[in-house]
Amino acid sequence: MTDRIHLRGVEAFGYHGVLPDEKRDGQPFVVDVVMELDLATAGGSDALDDTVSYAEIAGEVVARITGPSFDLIERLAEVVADDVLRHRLVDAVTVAVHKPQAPVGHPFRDVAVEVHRGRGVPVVVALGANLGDARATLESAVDSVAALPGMRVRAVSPLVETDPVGGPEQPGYLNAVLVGDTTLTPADLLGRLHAIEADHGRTRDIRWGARTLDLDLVQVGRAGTASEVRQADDALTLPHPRAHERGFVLVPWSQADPAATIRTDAGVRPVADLLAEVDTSGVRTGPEWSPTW
Ligand code: A4P
Ligand code: MG
Repeated sequence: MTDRIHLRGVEAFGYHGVLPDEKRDGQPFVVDVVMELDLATAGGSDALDDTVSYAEIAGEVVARITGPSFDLIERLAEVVADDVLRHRLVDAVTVAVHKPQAPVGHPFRDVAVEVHRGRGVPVVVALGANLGDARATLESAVDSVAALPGMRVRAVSPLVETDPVGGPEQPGYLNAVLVGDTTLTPADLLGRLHAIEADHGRTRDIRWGARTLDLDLVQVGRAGTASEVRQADDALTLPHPRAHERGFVLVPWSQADPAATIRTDAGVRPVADLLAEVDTSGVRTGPEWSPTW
């Protein structure tokens, strides 16, 4: 059973359209938003923090209508849907954008586009750095990941300070894990993570060597469910073949998501249970950080 919040008929004046007249003179736009989310918690607690403020959503919709001009109302609907899904409690959203004074050339009552967008599948990304200002790099990397279209961050772990595992002699690492949802394909997401690594000065000289930034895809989909992605390509192996035995991934992951699970050779296991079995002696509390997303 899906709960919904309906916000209909948010109206403002904007400058969206293909024609020069539309961009110059503007016209009214009307937006309907229907959010799908679980309202049981708010129903019990009576607390605004347990739901989504429709006043806040209305403000964001008006900002998009009155903001930079798009050619198409399809684009306006897409960015409004993306804004709404950034509210972590929202599972899916339907956005309709009406343009009742559109230059249609014939009598008509209304024209509208409607899009339905969901959060996509859960995704887990491990972050690591041991060259340069590792903390600043990791903060900036979280920012970049959160800004990817089709990617939403739900939680980010504290930083952990870790002894290097494998590879040549190298400095200690700072590691963290972020969990989110994505509508990107795994290959597309990995490509974008590699681009973010490159933006932060990552070079690939020695496998397992020191790096300014490493972004690994640990898991896509929920382990043991239909959404789980399992593949063994060299370019992308999922789940990450070494994550389940590495303290520098498991410790921060369980901090970001205490209920996390991962597939191992012995089946799907709670990360919290694996933590009791792996060596975490080289993982310590790291410096404070304040990633934004
Ligand atoms: N690749 C395949 N599957 C994946 C995946 N799930 N996620 C491919 C990311 N990449 C994946 O990766 C090598 C190749 O693996 C890429 O071409 C990619 O397409 P890379 O990032 O170029 O090289 P890497 O990071 O040196 O290799 P890898 O296998 O990701 O190394 P690990 O296992 O991540 O180890 N010690 C501490 N304390 N903290 C660390 O963060 N990291 C490493 C790297 C070693 N020791 C560490 C840490
Ligand atoms: Mg890597």
